[in-house]
Amino acid sequence: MKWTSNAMAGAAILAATGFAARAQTPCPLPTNCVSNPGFEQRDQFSSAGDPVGWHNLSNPVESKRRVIGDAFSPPAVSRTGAASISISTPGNSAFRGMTTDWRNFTVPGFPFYDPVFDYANGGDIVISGWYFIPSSAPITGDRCFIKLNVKRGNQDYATLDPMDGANPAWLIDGHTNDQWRYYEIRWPIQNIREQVLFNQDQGYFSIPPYPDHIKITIGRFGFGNVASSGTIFWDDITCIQEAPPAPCGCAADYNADGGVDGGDIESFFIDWEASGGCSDVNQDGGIDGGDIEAFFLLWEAGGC
Ligand SMILES: [Ca+2]
Ligand SMILES: [Ca+2]
Ligand SMILES: [Ca+2]
Repeated sequence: MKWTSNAMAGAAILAATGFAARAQTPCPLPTNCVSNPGFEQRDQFSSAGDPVGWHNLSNPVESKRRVIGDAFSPPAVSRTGAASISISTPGNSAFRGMTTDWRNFTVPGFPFYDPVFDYANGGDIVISGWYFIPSSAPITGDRCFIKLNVKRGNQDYATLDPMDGANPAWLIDGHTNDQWRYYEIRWPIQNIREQVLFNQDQGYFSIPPYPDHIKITIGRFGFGNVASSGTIFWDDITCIQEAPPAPCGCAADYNADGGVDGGDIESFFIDWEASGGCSDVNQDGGIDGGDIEAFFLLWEAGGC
């Protein structure tokens, strides 16, 4: 919870006014649950000039909505429309960022802007965005990333923090040759549930009720308070929770197209290498060489 001081202040205000808000902002589009994903709308109530649906963390000077032709440096860029956000640095690697962990104070119930999350019946969370780092302002000293939390109210239930080092491709530094570059993270529902159950065992909460929203944080950070520099721009953020995976059928027709052929071997190994999908063919709870053996027995038999 170390990066949520602004959100906590907001929660304290809500508590003081006796508001017990639970409602979520509905997905603006079936394909994207992020409000104002391209940052085009400015929040008229924000003295910092935040985009609608977003809130700067730590300091608005370094995390802000940008518009082509504005007065700030480096010059603003946008992938679509005229606006984006930029995240720069105070000169060291203290956390800076922009988050959806903010409430819509213009509608009853003050719903979170965080995208909705279905713990019990939903599938993987997939988040994407585009980033641009000017060659004149490369990121040095810290790393840029998108971090996710699933929450209920202000309680964290599970975290996907790229700074944990799980996937080096999720951490950005250097520059992008003055081009927009695509970024994507997938958070498997199985992993979320494992974390939630682990944290429940630690005594932080008990389920149900389940977490119901996804906090998105577009951030930059470095351990050890090292010197940092550079500016990253972000635009066109998407977040969607996929439908749950279909139950595993006959492993021989792994790609479920009705035939048993080489395509099934390929599909099986893609999942097996990722330790995912239906690759636990022998259903012993682990994914290892035994599953290759079990798969080929079925595949060579031409069916199940
Ligand atoms: Ca934009
Ligand atoms: Ca097949
Ligand atoms: Ca297995």
